[in-house]
Amino acid sequence: MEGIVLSRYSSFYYVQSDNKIWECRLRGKHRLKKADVIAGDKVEFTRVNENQGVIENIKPRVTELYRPAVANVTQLLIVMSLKAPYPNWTLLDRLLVLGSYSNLKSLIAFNKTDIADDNSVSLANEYKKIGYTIVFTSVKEKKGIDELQCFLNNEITVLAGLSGVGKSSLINALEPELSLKIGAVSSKVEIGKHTTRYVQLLPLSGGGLVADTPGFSRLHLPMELKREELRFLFPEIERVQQNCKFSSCLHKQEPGCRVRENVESGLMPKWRYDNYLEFLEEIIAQERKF
Ligand SMILES: Nc1nc2c(ncn2[C@@H]2O[C@H](COP(=O)(O)OP(=O)(O)OP(=O)(O)O)[C@@H](O)[C@H]2O)c(=O)[nH]1
Ligand SMILES: [Mg+2]
Ligand SMILES: [Zn+2]
Repeated sequence: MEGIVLSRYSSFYYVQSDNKIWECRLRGKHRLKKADVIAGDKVEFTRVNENQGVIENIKPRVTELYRPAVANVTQLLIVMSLKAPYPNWTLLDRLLVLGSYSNLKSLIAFNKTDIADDNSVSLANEYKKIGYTIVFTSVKEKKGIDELQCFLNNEITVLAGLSGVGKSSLINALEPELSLKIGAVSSKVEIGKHTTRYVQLLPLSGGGLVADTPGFSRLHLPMELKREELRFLFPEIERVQQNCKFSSCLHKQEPGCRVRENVESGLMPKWRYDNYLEFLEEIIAQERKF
C-alpha cells in the first residue's frame, strides 16, 4: 500500500492512506534508519492488521526542506506577526530565498493585525510591491482567514516562522476541530515559548495538507547556493540587473550598478539590499571553507 507520512512519534510513523491513518514501524533494523523518514515522505507499506503496518520503502522526494524538515511540500507559508513578536525581516528574507531556491511557491501571512502599528504594516506592504503574495490576518478578530484558506486548497503547505507568531493559532482558525496547542508570548521580551515541538502534517477539510512546525529564529542559507545565484532569488534585483554595466555584476561596489542606483533612489527597500549583501558575504565565507 502507499501513503504519506504525517508525523513521527518515537518509533511510530503515522501514515495516511485511503483517508485512514495507519500506525507504522520501519522494516528491519538496518534497511531504514529513523532519520531517513520525515513528514511528507511518500512511502510503501505492508499492512499488519486493520490499523498497523510496516514501512518498506520511501519514494523519491519531489521537494525537500531542511528547516523545517519536511518532504514533498508544494508551498511555503511564512508567518510573521506584526507585533509581539515584531517581524524579523532578515529571517523573512532568508525564508523567501530558501523557498525560491527550493522551487516552492511562497506566501507571507502577516498576523496579529489587531495589535499592529502603522510602521510595520507599511514595511509589510513593501513585500507586495516587490511581487510577493501577502495576506494580512488576525486570528483574534477572525480577519483574513478565508483569504488564506483559498491559497491552501489542494496544496501541501508548510508553515515557518518565529515562535509565538501564531502558526498553530492560524491552523486552528482554519480547522477548529484540530485544536492544536497554543502558547502564550512572554510579555516582557515578546518571545514565544516554543509550544509546537515537532513537524506534523494535518489534513484540511477543503483538501490539501498543512504542516505545523516548531518556531525558529536562525536559518542558514542552503549549502549549495552559489554567490552568483543569490541575485536571481531577489525578484526586485532579478528584474533590473540586465541594466547593470557588467553582466557579472554582484551589485556590491561595481560601477554602473542599476541595483545600487535603485536602492539610492528608494526603488528598492534598503533593508532588502542590506540583507542581500549580508547573505552574499555569508555565501562567500561558506565557499572559502571548501
Ligand atoms: N493579538 C493576537 N494574538 C494572537 C493572534 N494569533 C495568535 N495570537 C497569540 O499568539 C500567541 C502564540 O500563538 P501560537 O499559535 O502558539 O504561536 P506559534 O507560532 O504556533 O508558536 P510556536 O509553536 O512556539 O512556534 C498565543 O498567545 C496566541 O493567542 C492574533 O491574530 N492576534
Ligand atoms: Mg505552534
Ligand atoms: Zn549591479
